[in-house]
This record gives sequence, structure tokens and C-alpha cells, in this order.
Amino acid sequence: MSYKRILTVQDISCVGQCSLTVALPILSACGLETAILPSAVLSTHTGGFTGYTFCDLTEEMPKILAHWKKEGIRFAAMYTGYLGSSHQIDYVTDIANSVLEPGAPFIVDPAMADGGKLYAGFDADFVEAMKKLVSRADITLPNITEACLLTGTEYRETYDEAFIRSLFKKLHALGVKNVVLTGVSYNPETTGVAISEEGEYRYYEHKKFEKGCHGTGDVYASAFTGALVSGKNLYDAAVLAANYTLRCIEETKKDENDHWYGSEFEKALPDLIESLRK
Ligand code: PXL
Repeated sequence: MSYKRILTVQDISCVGQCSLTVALPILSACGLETAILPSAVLSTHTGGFTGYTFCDLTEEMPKILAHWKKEGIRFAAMYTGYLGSSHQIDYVTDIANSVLEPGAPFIVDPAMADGGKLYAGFDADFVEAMKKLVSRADITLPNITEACLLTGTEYRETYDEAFIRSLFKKLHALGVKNVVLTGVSYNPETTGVAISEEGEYRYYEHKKFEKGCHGTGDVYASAFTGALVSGKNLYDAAVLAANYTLRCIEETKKDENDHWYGSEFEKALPDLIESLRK
């Protein structure tokens, strides 16, 4: 495998084990040179802390892109997560159109909602802008809440395969080529990922923990991207990322202190590296 350089665009939550503080170590562990473009800097993530700071870096983006263009910098893949503003999404689209090598995958995690609700600070305008970004993506990794928001579907806690297939159909109608839908649970004991690869449905079912951990969407998307760019096919990357994320939750649950704000993903990095060798 050649040494590849990837770009990831998401926020720096200084404390909180999510977004860049998760993506950077995971992508590096996958053996990829990882360039970053921070979308915003927050003192913590917004999921449970109060009084956090938020510094939007939207206006840095066109300046950074202009410099990269001047330097002729290109990437073998681009992966976006939590973004700072709806206006920023236009700049992110410009970046994807300018810096990707021919055929390089553009992976979008539309990180904006969970449990039926938008994250603090996001609104309907942001969802509209995200629809456009997702339609430009080669692969998108929404959870069910995000898939419902992107497709104007009412959120449901319980559903069947027909509902998931209808979400895929609506996402493909937006222009998305491939979807990896996380947190798809058809019964109380198990959960899994549902995949629509150019319209072909597959499902990987695995154990469900009673309570998940914050930030595992970012762990999943980072491991998926790392595995895919390292040469795994889409389905194998989706399975590998699911198994790694489960290991991270397992490690976090072992902690007697209530580690509520993130997952102890660092402890399972050796397993991730090992699974990439197989
Ligand atoms: O894990 C998603 C995420 C990323 N970044 C910030 C967040 C969240 C989820 O709450 O608040 C700032």
C-alpha cells in the first residue's frame, strides 16, 4: 500500500473525545498522513457540557484553500464531520471540488443530530446546507436521526427493514451514491449498520450495549474512513469500523469512573491496527 494523505474537516473540541481529537489518532493509526482543517474550536463538545466556548473558523477556510491551491496540495481522500456553520458548508464543497486527486473518495458524516434531535446550535438552514454537501459525497454515514432530517422523514424509535430501505431510496434521490447508516436496530438485543452500496442493501448485525457512549459516531466514521482509504472495500470497512467501535464501548464500560463524555477509544487502537492487517 502506498503512503496516502487524507484531509479531514471537523471541529476541535478541546475536551470531549470527539471530532478531530478522535479522527486524527484513528486515521494516523490506520497509517495515513492526516491533514486537518478545523471547522471551529470549542472548549468542549456540546453534548452534556454547559457554558462551552465556540470559535467559528468559517472565514479561515477560503484563505487556507487559496494557499493550498498555490502550493498544489492534493489529497487521496477527504472526510468531513461536525461543521461550524451553514455558510461554511459552501466553502467545504469548494475545497472538495479543488483538492481531491482524481477518483479520490469524498466521505461526509453529516454530524448534526442524534436521538431524534439536532445538536445545540444547528437549525433548518444547516440541514438544508448539509443536504447539498451529502449530495456531493461519494459515501455518507448518517445515523437514523440525520437520515430522517436529510430526507424530511419523521423520526422513529422503532422501524423495520422497509423503513430503512425507504430512507436509502430517499438519500439516493438526493444524489448520494453510497450510504452507511449507523445504529440500525431491528430488535432489542442487537444493533448494526445498514449499507446501501449504489442501491444494494446489506446489513451487519452485532451486539447492542444497553447504553452507548458519546462520540462513537466520530470513532465509527474515522475507523471506516481509515479502513476504506487503506484499501478495504466499503462493506469490509463498515464491518471493521463497527467491531472497533464495539471494542471502544467495551473498554469505556470497564471504567469504574463514569466516563460519560466520550469513549476510551485509545485503549482499543492496537485492535484496530491488527484488524487492518487481516
Ligand atoms: O460527536 C459529534 C460532535 C462533534 N463536535 C461537537 C459536538 C458533537 C456532538 O455533540 O458537540 C462540537
